[in-house]
Amino acid sequence: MALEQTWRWFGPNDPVSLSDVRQAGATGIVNALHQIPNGVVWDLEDILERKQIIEAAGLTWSVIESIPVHEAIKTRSGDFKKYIENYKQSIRNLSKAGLDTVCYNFMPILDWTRTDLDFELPDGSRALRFDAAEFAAFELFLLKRPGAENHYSSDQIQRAKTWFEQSSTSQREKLIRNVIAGLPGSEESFTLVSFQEALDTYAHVGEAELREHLYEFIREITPVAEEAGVNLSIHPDDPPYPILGLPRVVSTESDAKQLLAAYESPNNGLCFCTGSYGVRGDNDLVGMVERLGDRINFIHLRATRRDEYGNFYEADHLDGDVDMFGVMKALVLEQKSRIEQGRKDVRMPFRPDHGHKMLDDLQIGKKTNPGYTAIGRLRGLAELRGLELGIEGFLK
Ligand code: CS2
Ligand code: MN
Repeated sequence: MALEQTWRWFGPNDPVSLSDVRQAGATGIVNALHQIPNGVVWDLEDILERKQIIEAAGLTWSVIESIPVHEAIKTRSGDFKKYIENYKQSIRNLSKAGLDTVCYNFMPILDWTRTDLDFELPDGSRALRFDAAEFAAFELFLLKRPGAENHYSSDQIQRAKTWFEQSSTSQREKLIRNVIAGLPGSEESFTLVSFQEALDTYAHVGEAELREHLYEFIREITPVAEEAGVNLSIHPDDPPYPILGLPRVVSTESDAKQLLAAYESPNNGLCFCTGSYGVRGDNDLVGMVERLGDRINFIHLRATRRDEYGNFYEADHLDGDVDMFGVMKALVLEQKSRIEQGRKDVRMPFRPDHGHKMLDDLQIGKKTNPGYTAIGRLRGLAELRGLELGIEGFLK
């Protein structure tokens, strides 16, 4: 048995086709109905139509990533009750279509955040990167968020100032775009003004409140997921700490344990993203799989490399700060134990989470989604597959 090899596909408009995905050797597709506005029920018909497209290409729809969680649910305001009911209905409809794994996240306002989508590595390929000084410059001098300066040391403010003073108008515009214009899979994009307005909706939602809102949400939707036979998997925060004065509550092992304890059920599970959790040196990734593995419903594999200033970039999948050998070995052992226990959820879908822009994808004018190129992910998947095969053989 092997972990299920999956690939995120953004739907019929994705420059990477289903046939490309098949040639990359993945068998499962990770997909969402991105055309449906956040908060609206996913109709069975739309789900079936998409499923049919995927299956016609000889692939299976393995995971739904993501059904977005409406902001009103996160702040528990306005029509949040209606949005929770809609969420439940989408879960039921997915189940009717025979789908059984749903990913979501609970990051306020922004999904993943990077400052640079085109960071050149020594070999000429391009990676996504988070530069702490540029990010600080964004909120201190471009967004001018009230109170932002209280979150930084004088050294950090100085580095941000230096970047800001030396930056050109186009560099500043690019930074704004990268932070708030919405990365692939993100639900929203903003202008500076609408962004500050969105931040203000969290004025009364601190860490404790957001935690409670998440656990309430989990306690509401998991019983429906249980009945529908759907495994939920929550994606961690990226980066895994509070930013822009917004709370974040899915960043550490302790966060993960608390949210799993909010409703004890295999249907209330984790999306184990090594790229997101791995940005923190204090997250013991191998230990997390060993301790929480029985509640991992979906896996993202990727490695970042961090430095002492809080910058990080997306390294090669088997490089970076993540002990990918240790993580993969723990995952393979988890799968073996599921098989021994006679559990049904033995598929354990994983995907190479992001990849570099490289080779032909570097051609000027070629459209690629940042982080979601064909060739970079193909390299990642191939390396991960080889690693897994080696471990499986060794454990025999
Ligand atoms: C990102 C996110 O790290 C990642 O996987 O690409 O878009 C992520 O898929 C979502 O936050 C999950 O809900
Ligand atoms: Mn991820």
